Amino acid sequence: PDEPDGDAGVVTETRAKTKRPPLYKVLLLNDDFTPMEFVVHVLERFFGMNHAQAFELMLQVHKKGVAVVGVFSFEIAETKVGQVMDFARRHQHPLQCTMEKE
Ligand code: TYC
Repeated sequence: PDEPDGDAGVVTETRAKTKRPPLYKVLLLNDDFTPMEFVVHVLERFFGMNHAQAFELMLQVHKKGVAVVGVFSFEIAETKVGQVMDFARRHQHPLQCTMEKE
């Protein structure tokens, strides 16, 4: 009570660290050979876009070279990339899809 107190009045707040899992961007890359309609179909099928959204994003990739098609947890991003790459390969298109930590 009456002792000298070097910490008098000092309040140290602690906060439990709630670490959110990292998120990953799924990127679609342009190429000269994959048909536009195929890319639109991929975006509708694997990323739940409607036709207008898919067409707009496909055009963005076509013009700029790359675009983010979605942001997901590691596991979901990995699954999407695998689905797109597998679907493209099965149709013999060189379409490339990758992921990168946000
Ligand atoms: N550049 C392609 C073409 O002209 C179309 C395309 C768009 C390909 C997006 C890939 O991720 C892509 N047929």
